[in-house]
Amino acid sequence: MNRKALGGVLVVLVVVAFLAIFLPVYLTQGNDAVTPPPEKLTPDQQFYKDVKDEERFDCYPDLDVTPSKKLCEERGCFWKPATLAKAPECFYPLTYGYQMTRLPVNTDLGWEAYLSRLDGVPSRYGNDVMNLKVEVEFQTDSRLHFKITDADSPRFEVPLVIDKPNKQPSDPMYEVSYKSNPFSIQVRRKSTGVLIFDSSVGGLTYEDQFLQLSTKLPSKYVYGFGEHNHQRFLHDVDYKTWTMFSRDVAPVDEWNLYGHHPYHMCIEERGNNAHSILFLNSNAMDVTLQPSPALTYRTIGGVLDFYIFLGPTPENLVTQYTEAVGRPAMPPYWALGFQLSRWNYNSLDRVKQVVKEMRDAEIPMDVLYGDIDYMDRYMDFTVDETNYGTQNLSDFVDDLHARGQRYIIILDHCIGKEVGYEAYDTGLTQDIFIKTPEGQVLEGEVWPAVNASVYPDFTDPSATPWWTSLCDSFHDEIAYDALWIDMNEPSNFVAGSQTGCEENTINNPPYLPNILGRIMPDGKRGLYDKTICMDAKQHLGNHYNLHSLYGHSMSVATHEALKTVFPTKRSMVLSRSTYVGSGAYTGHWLGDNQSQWRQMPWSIVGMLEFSLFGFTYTGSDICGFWYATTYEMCLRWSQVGAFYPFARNHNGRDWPAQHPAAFDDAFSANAKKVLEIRYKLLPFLYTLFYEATTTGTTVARPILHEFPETLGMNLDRQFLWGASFLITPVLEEGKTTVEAYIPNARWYDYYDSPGKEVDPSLRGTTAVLDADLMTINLHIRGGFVIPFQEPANTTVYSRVNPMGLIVALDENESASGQLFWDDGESRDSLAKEEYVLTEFSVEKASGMGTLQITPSITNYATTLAFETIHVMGLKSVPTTAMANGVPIQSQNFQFDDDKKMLTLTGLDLGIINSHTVQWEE
Ligand code: MIG
Repeated sequence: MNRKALGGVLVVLVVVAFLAIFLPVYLTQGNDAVTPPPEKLTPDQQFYKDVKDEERFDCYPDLDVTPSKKLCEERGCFWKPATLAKAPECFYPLTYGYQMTRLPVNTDLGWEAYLSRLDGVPSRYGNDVMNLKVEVEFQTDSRLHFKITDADSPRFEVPLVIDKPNKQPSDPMYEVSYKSNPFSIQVRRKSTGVLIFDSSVGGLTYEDQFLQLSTKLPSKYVYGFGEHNHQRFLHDVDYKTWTMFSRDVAPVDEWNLYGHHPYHMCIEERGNNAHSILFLNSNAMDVTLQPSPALTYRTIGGVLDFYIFLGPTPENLVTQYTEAVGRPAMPPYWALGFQLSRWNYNSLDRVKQVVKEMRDAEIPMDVLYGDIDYMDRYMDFTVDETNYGTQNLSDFVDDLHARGQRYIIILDHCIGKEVGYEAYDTGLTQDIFIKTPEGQVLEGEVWPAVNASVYPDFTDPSATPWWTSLCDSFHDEIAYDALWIDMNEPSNFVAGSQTGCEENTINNPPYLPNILGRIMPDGKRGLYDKTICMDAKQHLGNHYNLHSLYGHSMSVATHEALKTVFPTKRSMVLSRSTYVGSGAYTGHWLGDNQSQWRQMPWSIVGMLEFSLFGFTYTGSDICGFWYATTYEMCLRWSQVGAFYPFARNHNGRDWPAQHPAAFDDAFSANAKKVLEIRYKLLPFLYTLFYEATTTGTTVARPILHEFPETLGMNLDRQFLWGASFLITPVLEEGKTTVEAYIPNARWYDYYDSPGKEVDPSLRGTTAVLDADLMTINLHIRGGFVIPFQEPANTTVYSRVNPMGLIVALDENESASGQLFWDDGESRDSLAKEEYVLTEFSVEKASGMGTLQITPSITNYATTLAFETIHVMGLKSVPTTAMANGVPIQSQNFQFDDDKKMLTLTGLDLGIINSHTVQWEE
């Protein structure tokens, strides 16, 4: 019996007891009016009577129907007016869904059970699945898997392989229970007893095209789900619906965007533990949050497949999630440099001019892009011979390479239909294009300036060799360094196909989630608006199920292709559409944002969410894509953007130039200054990418992940690099100060007055910091050692400069950190352990501060050395210092009394060797 039913029974018992005592007294007093005995309510009647508004689960989410009592009751649901504005009037009774038909039986990893649909529950949209199978797997101590499928026939399942062990974990952090009628499942965190999943609410519904499951949430602290333009990192649980289905649209409103990530994190209030849930489903879906708090998944296909991760910290969750779906890809070192792009440079001359302006202004820049205007009539693997010219573009790329710079080209997902065009001809012969149900190649319309565009089916294994050979031979013409893949939602400028789509339940399902374009201009229901028909045929089935996997499958194919193009070197994929697990293959930029102030804070939220989704290489178009930026906006954006893990200034078609050299000298100088900070910190940033790819920690990290006491503060206007570097940008126009939350730790200024400690009395408060137009506040957290290297205008040159260490002491005057270093681009340097990994640890003992540098892996030959060491936060004045027992000469020993910072210079501490550096206090 659940708590509510139990509560109901208790109320009845109390009333009965009350009457048992007082009724006889009343009666013996001679009154002749007899109170009728209280009516015994069924649990559902009691529920109807008592239900609180916020605990109602919507039984009429259909957006194109106004529910009435009659319609509601036809669904077997309850109808009752509500006081709370957004609470539904039509809601589920307790008795709705399925019941267990026999006791669960044990399996190797857990148990399985069978369910049958409860009698009397009306069909919703038809094609009810009558018998279900529930499989529960205790996969690891921190990961639980359960799946509800059709017991009688197979249904589509997302083809993502999550490895599982062959025996149960020894000490799972969770326990699982169930209720049999109606069936529901409960997952509890053992250590606290907190219920983190409980599906005994709402109505379990399982029809061919409508699957729904609700769960109570242990708290309202919910983060994630994507891809959306969430304005805040913390979700609003006041009946808020987030819809997922890949879509080509600019991130402006709250609609579904490019990627599909049905994954969220929730922080349980008790104990501050965090768990996360992956709903592994790729169909168009709604997720509704409600204030009880609870959430409802509503999808139109596939199966109900859940993975729950137990943390207990938010960083543990990313580790556990990426262990399951794949660790983030490791970019080459140069890909961490600054990048510049725009749509419609329109000619190679203009491109050269921009590159020259950047060089003249001495602004660091590693990468330049070719957007679709380099192509001939917007066809992949071709070059516009008039405005670019294959030979000229190739020479230009060689020249970039000679100067230590790189060139990335865009590739669209579609292939222009033109006989004689190699990509089209070979695709036809190799039969890799998506088809109509009649078996014709489906024709849509995208950028290619020919009659039609056709769609490679990247779920077809033979598409990868086809794509690889095209990428490889084009690389012989233009020696690009990485691939940017666009439009792969997949986008289509006509609805469905050039001839529309057939009217059937696949193209026009009975329930349509709240997707953008759900009602198209012609009045049709729009599951295929801006994309291809849902009944289009792919190798793995209907596009209906595979739609949101298109970008993922293209990312995987492109990642594979690049292994052939660059057999020994690491490259990079940058994809617009992504799915669960794509982070292992691609980075992601946040799409066609706008040159508007409000988009700048949203970019931080987007980055932090993609950190949760297992991506490290993320950022938004610096200075905005659509519309004209302004001087001040672009300057502020250049400041925060210098700290996006993926830092690219990209401009839309026909807007004024916005590359950092396009403004005035002061702008250029400031862009140069912040980018030099980025370049100086690249060894640190690269080490964070290494940690992420090996252990699944985040690079762009929410403050919440490091400072759990900030729960509820929703700190999403600042972010961290790893655990230790705090970025506090100005995100509003006309401001010369910024409100900065100072997390509870020692902090040191990095930008303005490097080494100066932040006033300890500000810890745990929101401080107002100076931030004139040329300043972005940057702080280093005490307790950490950050490696650096003198900057240069490209990473080729910065990588040979002297290194150094910033030792930021904590209260105990200790600190730690590490450096990962390799040649920056070998494909196998991690697998072959061809790198240097060295640990830093600082302790204070008997008047001596000691820094130990201890390499654990030294399989990469380098003569690089740490030449400078800053020690920040000393509590007394050091008098002497030694490196490996040798006293440091006074000219190499400086102590800044005001900042309490010691700087040692002229060191020559090879990064592959062990060292001991000491200072006497
Ligand atoms: O329909 O290639 O998001 O970055 O510049 C627009 C042109 C197509 C969308 C990408 C944007 C790119 C643009 N593309």
